[in-house]
Amino acid sequence: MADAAVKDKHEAASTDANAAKVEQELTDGFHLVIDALKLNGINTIYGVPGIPITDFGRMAQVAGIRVISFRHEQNAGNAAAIAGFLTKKPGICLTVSAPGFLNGLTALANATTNCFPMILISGSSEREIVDLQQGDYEEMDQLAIAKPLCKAAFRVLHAADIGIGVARAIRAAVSGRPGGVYLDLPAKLFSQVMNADTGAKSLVKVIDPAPAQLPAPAAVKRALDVLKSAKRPLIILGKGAAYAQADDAIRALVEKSGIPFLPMSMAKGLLPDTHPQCAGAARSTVLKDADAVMLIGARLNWLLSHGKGKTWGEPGSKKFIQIDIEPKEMDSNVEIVAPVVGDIGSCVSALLEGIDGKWPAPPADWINTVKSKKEENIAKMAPRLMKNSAPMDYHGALGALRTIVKERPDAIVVNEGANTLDLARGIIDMYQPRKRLDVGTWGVMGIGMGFAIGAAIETEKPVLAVEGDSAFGFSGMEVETICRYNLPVCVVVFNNNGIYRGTDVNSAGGSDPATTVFVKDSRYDKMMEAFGGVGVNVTTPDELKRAVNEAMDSGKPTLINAVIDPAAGSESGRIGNLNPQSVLRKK
Ligand code: OXT
Ligand code: ADP
Ligand code: MG
Repeated sequence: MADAAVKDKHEAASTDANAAKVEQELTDGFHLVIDALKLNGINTIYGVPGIPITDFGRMAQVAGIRVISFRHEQNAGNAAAIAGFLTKKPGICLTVSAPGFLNGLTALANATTNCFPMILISGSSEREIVDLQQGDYEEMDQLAIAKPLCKAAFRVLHAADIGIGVARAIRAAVSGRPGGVYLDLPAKLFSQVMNADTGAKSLVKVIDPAPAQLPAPAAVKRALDVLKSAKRPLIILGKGAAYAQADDAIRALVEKSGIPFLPMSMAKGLLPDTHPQCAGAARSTVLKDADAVMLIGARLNWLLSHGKGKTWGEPGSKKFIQIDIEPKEMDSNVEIVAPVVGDIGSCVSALLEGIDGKWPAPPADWINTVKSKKEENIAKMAPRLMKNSAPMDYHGALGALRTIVKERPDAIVVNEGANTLDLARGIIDMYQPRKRLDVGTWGVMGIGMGFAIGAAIETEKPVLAVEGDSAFGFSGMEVETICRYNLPVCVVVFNNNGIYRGTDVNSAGGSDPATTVFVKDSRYDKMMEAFGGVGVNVTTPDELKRAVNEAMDSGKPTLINAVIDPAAGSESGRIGNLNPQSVLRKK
């Protein structure tokens, strides 16, 4: 070999060696964020790529994190939020700056409202330019905007602070009352370089992120005293109880005390809806007539008529006990005579210690009142569930889905809409905890596909998404995501041609349709077919049942367009009382 060639070869080798050495010794913002997440057991990110986080997504994938790429950040955010609810680990949503950040913000605010732990990580533009409002690419003061909408918001400016920033975000999301956290990472941070060894040492593994919070013994005794002396006691289980994953202790408390229980929507299945003590089908009766009500992870907000008014019978007719991790929740709407502050697992275990063999069973007349009301309502509903008509009404269609969930109790049901939501909640019995995911505290439309994807990814269980046609439209484009990741999601669109009903007409005349109606006889099933999934159009409960069973057996992404009588629904479903109507409106 000629001398010159040998020299070139040696030079090239030594450059390679130097480069390798530099690579070994240096790290950057990209790597540090990824390492910090991994160190804390975070193995999935939901997001939409773009400047400045495109490379971050690629590198996270290479580092072994699963990165699920969506079509819109709101859906990625909802997937992250429900991942948080299902796993008690913060779900991570990753977005680009300004518009991507804002798209993710609704999900972050919704997660906070629902007490789901999630972290929205957004890339952002350069501080110096943003603060002087000099018109940077996607300029926005994201931290300031996020702050009032979440539990905590942090910005990291130096690579050396990434470990602390991620640790603070994780702890803030899951400790105490869980909620949404915003983490702002300016573009420049990602390429900041630092010594790899120092970088590794700057990372923080969060120890005991959601510490147990034990209730005071006096608070436990006070609660037991109220419960013991009650003539008509009731336990209300909320989604906080489902989140807590204290399933065995909660079941033991209910069964040992013999007290009827009422599950809030996302607490259904914590004990089976078919459990003899379940008072779900006697809701009005138990709320009105109970004399002592123990709330476990449920707030006395609008969904419980704020604990007062005619829903709750005579004013002053009941005593409230409340178990919650958030002390400020107590007395939010009415007096809580026995507040028990702590985490549900610890509180319920402490209460259980007081429920021994000498615990008095609730009076038989109360148990019988609940039982007979429940049987009456169930019997009233039964024939409606058998109706096999075309087009279907809600009861007929939901009767079919109810049977499917009974036969497949580990399937996860996602549910949104108005009539589609309210009737499915009552009709579809749930048998296992954390299997029903819905619109939650805000009654928000648009959680559907995000929740379905998040649930499928986190649990690997089949998902049945029962969607009003309007509700589905808020996140419908994610059927492509479902197909791309080949997820076992079966979407059933209850197609009644519109919001609440498909029969409205524009009273102004003219060619514009009424505001609540959609294109008639649409074929949502074609949307799934467009991306290689299975689409089916059904007009009877029998066809619906067959199609869902096939989808669940195959695990293939499926969308079933279920044709519902456009006249079958009612305005606002079961919350028409909240919908103001003008007495001056001209017909
Ligand atoms: O005891 P009584 O006798 O009272 O009887 C009760 C139970 O005991 C009994 N029951 C049973 N009987 C027999 N068997 C069984 N198994 C059984 N189980 C129960 O049944 C009754 C009723 O029980 P329930 O349901 O438990 O009790 P109730 O009184 O209804 O409970 C009160 C509530 C408040 C707890 C409950 O109603 C509830 O949880 N409601 C949640 C309502 C909600 O959140 N709705 C969503 C919002 S509506 C509206 O806002 C919509 N929008 C606007 C919009 C939104 N939301 N978001 C965004 C981002 N933009 C806009 C829109 C656009 S809905 C909507 C779309 C709607 O159109 P779709 O096409 O999607 O849907 P369709 O309506 O289908 O067309
Ligand atoms: P629902 O809508 O089902 O009634 P809410 O969202 O209104 O439920 O209430 C959930 C409550 O549960 C919140 O007040 C929250 O602070 C509480 N919570 C959540 N997780 C825990 C936990 N691990 N221990 C105690 N309380 C919890
Ligand atoms: Mg509809």
